[in-house]
Amino acid sequence: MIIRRIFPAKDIVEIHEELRRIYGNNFVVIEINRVKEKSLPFLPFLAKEYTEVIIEIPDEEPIQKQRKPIKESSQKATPLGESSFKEALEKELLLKSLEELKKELATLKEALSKQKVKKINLTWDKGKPKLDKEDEKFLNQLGDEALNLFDLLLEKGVDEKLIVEILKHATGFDIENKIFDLKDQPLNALATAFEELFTFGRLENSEEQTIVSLIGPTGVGKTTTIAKIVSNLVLNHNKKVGVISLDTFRVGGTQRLENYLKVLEIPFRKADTKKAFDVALEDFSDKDFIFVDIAGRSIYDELSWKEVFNIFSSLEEEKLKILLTVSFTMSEDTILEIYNHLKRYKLDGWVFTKADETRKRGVILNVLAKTQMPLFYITNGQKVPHNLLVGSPINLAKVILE
Ligand SMILES: Nc1nc2c(ncn2[C@@H]2O[C@H](COP(=O)(O)OP(=O)(O)O)[C@@H](O)[C@H]2O)c(=O)[nH]1
Ligand SMILES: [Mg+2]
Repeated sequence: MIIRRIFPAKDIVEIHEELRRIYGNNFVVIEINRVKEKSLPFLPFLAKEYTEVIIEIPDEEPIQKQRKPIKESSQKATPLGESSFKEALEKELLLKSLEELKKELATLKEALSKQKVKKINLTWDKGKPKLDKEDEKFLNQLGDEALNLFDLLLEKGVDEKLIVEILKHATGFDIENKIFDLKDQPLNALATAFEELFTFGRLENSEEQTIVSLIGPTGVGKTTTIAKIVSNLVLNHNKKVGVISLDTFRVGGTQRLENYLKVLEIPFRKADTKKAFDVALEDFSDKDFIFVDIAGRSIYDELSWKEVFNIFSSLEEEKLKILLTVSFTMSEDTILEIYNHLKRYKLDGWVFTKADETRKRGVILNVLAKTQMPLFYITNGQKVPHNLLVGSPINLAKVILE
């Protein structure tokens, strides 16, 4: 007698065992076929295989052995009568597909939670970071709003690879539509991503006396920015501040700063030697912050940089914050060249000036990602003290979207 049996499971050994349990050793397998089940209408993306087995047994039907109940029966190969086959198969496939979906979700959740901990670190000394297959797959699943943000960031000059990272943090997976779309309004979604990807520095939270200096190219806005920051600390945070200028050899180099500080009654000293600098520090021992204004100089003027850092040499590392000041109008290459050259000394954070002078402000994001140095301030105009933004995720997002 020829019998046809169908098993949802694919494992031949399992099927064989099951057949043996029913027919003992009295059967011969004539044929085994893998049959592709057309997709179930309610789960169109799942096409499943099952196994058809044709066996021959002696003409007298053996008495069904007292079957032990099969453990986890719905998961194991179960021989079925023809009539109930379809129903049981669908049930089994549905259970399995739900199980798979659950597993997929768990993996997705885990991957997302891991991303939160990790700050970005793009290798940038080997040229522009490239997109890989996974990035492209992700981009293909973006919703409209996320795609708009992608275009905007690209237009602003942000590296593609970084945009992908930003969007991974700014979007959530919409299970129903199977797309990644923004978690929130673009401004908030971007700020969330920036918070997770970059670091931000704050001066006003410092408990101890802090000495702050802005260094960078001539004309970038260091002196003006110091005037803005000290106003902010004095007027909004009630801090005691003193300013020392080492920019003594340029005619009129400090006049505007001096006049401005007078109005705010912030004490000001000039120092042209290390000794004079140390005396000024002593005078300001009661201050919460001492700002040191330095003239700009070529990054390759080694001797002159040594002189500058020598002046700071007697200070404790943690007391001193050196903020590298660059402008939004500079190219990424130039900014990174300066950073790369000066990081051998001591650098603690970024100040980006002149956001008002260009619309292509995305370079700041590339620089923050590639250096992982905290952002302290952004300036966006010549007006003292108004055109100053503290470096925060939301302010950075505003500057990018404006
Ligand atoms: N448009 C614009 N100009 C700025 C900004 N910050 C500073 N400046 C101008 O840049 C010029 C050089 O500024 P200064 O502070 O002397 O630069 P320093 O040589 O680095 O000390 C001045 O004319 C400032 O008014 C800014 O955020 N936006
Ligand atoms: Mg200056």
